[in-house]
Amino acid sequence: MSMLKEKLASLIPAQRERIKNLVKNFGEKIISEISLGQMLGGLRGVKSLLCDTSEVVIDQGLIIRGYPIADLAGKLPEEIFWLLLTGELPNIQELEDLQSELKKRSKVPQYLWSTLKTCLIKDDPHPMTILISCIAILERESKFYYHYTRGMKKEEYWEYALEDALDLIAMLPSLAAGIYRLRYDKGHLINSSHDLDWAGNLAHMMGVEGNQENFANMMRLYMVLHSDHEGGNVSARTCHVIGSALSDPYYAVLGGLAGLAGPLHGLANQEGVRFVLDVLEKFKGVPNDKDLKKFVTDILEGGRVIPGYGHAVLRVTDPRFTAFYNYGKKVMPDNPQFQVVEKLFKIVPKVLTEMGKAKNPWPNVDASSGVLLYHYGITEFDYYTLLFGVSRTLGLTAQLILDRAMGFPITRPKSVTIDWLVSAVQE
Ligand code: AMX
Repeated sequence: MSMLKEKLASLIPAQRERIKNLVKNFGEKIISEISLGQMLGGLRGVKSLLCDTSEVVIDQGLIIRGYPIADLAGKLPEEIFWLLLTGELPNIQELEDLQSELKKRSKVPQYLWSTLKTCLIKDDPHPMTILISCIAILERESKFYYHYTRGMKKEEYWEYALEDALDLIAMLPSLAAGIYRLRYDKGHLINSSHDLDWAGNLAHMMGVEGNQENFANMMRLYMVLHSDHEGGNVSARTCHVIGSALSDPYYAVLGGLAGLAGPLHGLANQEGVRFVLDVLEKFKGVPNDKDLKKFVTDILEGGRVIPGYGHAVLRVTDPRFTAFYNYGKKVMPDNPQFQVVEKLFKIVPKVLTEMGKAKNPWPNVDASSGVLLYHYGITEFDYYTLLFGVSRTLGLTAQLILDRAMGFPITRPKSVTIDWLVSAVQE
């Protein structure tokens, strides 16, 4: 048994007991309520989900199991996966055990590569479409499905959710790098290296030219910062809902990733870079403050959004933005794309505040992440959301495993009609 599975097996019974007691002793207690505005406004702020992996605090940003995300910036994604699941960072032995577990499971089946080469990359679909299709094809590998259809006990659900999660996470670097190389004609596929960690291997297999070690370090940071963002965002919630039907983790994750592919969610990182490049193109270089302010104002007055700014929960600068920003300041201060990011950070919050529409004028993670990838030569910016998705799979699967461990039932809120709503407010 892997050390992670052993650790979880030792932690889960007490947590199950806590949930059981909460329901038994306080099942009828009202803990949250909802206004009509919230119901019709995307359920903002409604406390209706349980997610132990992480929380987003309105004035602090992402906290993973008590650690502010900025404090985790030097960690490896594997350590974060362990932390998300267990609430503790792994020791060296535990980390190595998880890494060797992932290496054992990392081979992508040949049939996937054949399908990918012969049909999935035809006609240049968006990389997210390819990734989601690959995960759908790999669904036949699901151990959760296999054991469920042969009579798995409810107490064992989490174990096979973990099995699927480890398999999927292990294959993602090869898959993501393979998609990159095939989709953008980068030449032959590159084999993984036994000596590299999970994100280091992804960087290696992408085969980006230039300083490999710096790129690998940036990729480690990228994978850590995007790993989770509590339970209420579109991708996490979608994944949770699908998983609650006991659809296996492959189905649940691909559903979550389809949500991540939306421009108001994960796609904003590609839009962020497109925006920066548009600015450089329009002004033939980095504009002065006055010109940039007018440019931004015109866009807002035209009813368009500034990608990478605003957030449904946060009301401060996203600390993940700051982590990437600080990295950029150190590694690429003279890069014109990064300089536009700096200028936008100076200008956009002021303009959004003056306009008074956005509740949060500050940048989110997508305002700074893309230009770092661009700097390392990944100029195909429709690929960026895929990298976000690879990282976010850590959080999605961690949440799923804990959902199954806690034995949560199928999710089924009640919907009402407009007539019902009208009569409810007239009473
Ligand atoms: N540019 C222009 N207008 C914005 C804006 C932005 N960056 N952020 C918010 N607004 C507007 C909204 O469109 C809304 O306008 P409306 O009343 O005409 O519909 C108004 O301000 C109020 O919105 P809000 O309550 O502040 O935000 P929200 O919770 O409805 O939406 C978000 C949050 C992120 C979708 C929104 O800020 C946005 O569209 N930002 C740009 C896209 C982006 O960066 N997405 C990435 C989010 C992080 C992630 O998931 N990766």
